[in-house]
Amino acid sequence: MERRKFISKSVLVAMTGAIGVEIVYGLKLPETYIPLALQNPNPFELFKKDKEMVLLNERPWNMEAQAHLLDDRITPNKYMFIRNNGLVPENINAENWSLTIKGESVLKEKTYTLAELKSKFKHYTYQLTLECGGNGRSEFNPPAKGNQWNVGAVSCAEWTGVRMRDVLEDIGIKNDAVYIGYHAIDLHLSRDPNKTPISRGAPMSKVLQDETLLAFQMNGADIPLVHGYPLRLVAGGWPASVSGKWLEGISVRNKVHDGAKMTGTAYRVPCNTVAPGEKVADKDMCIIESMPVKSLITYPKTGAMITDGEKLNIRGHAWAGELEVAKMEYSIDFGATWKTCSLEKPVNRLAWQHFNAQITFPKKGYYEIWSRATDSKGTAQPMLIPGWNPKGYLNNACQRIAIKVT
Ligand SMILES: Nc1nc2c(c(=O)[nH]1)N[C@H]1C(S)=C(S)[C@@H](COP(=O)(O)O)O[C@H]1N2
Ligand SMILES: [Mo]
Repeated sequence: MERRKFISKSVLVAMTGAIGVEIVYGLKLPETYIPLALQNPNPFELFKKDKEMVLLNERPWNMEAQAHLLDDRITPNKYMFIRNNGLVPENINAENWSLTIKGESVLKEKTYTLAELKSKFKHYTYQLTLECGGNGRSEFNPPAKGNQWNVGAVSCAEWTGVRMRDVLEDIGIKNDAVYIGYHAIDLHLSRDPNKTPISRGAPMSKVLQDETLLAFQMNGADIPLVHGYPLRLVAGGWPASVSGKWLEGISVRNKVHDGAKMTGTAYRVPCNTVAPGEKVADKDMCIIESMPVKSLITYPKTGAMITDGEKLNIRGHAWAGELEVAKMEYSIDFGATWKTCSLEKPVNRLAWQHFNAQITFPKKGYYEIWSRATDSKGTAQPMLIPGWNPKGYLNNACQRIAIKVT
């Protein structure tokens, strides 16, 4: 008979400390067993996410939406994707929160409490599209490492805050300022306080736009913890990695910010097109700025069935980084011909736009609906896959849903 092994005294002491009360019968715990109270919490409950969201990683927490969950005009928290590089902070005290603006290019370092930021500067509200640079990564071949996002690492929530520009004007910046970098309180996965999970930023031209916010509200309420409570940088239209959560500092830099995940190959693509699988030197990788034009059919859900003769109303959203979407089309013949959708103007700059169309199918059978957006400079989404890049960023291929007419 196999002898049952029990945990050691020292492990039990650590577990008791973590749970906070005595583990009665603790010495009877099988050696490899982790008490339920110490197992990973259920992220859907923890972050108030819908059960249909897709969990991609537990360490760090990463979760995406399915296309049909993104049907709302303004994305509610329950359908908003989660992308973390480190650990979600615990025990945040918003009462004591402050933001320090520092760096080579400020006249004088200054700290604002959250309350000061809220009372001193005018508040603005914008709907802002935030898409992870790696959204769509799962389709690249050869595959790229990292979260295998399908189409759901995008959101458009309504953000309220003060303008980054107003705050920088208040503190005063030098003429040589070219970039800002953000500093946040989330810990590296290793819990080593000397390591930073992420510290990215943006050039002054982006930072000084009206819509670049130091946000303290999302959809009219405090920002949910996992999305950056109590203060977040929000820069719509750029890779969402620029929008630093749990913000405690901003550095105004006289050079391109060199924080974690700014350098090397992170959030960069080859400056020039490369063949699939080709090795690219770091110096030939360029920082991703505006996100490319893209669209998402959010109704119906892929796999929908309709009866012969029935018309199908489709709808969804389209966005184009810093640009506007100028044209929206759909195809039911695998891209051979395209028909126009009706397309709304954005509510404000950098908000996604809504489209719809009514489709008639010629006969019974299997179809796919492909959606294609074209931006204000005339660039359209590629049909199946854009140029390959080593880290699997910027897949803005046409989205496709399957339909059966029976
Ligand atoms: N402090 C901090 N900010 C961060 C991140 C992070 O890990 N830590 N991840 C970034 C990345 S890569 C993305 S795509 C977005 C995701 O935002 P969301 O989780 O609110 O959807 O946050 C960005 N801001
Ligand atoms: Mo991201």
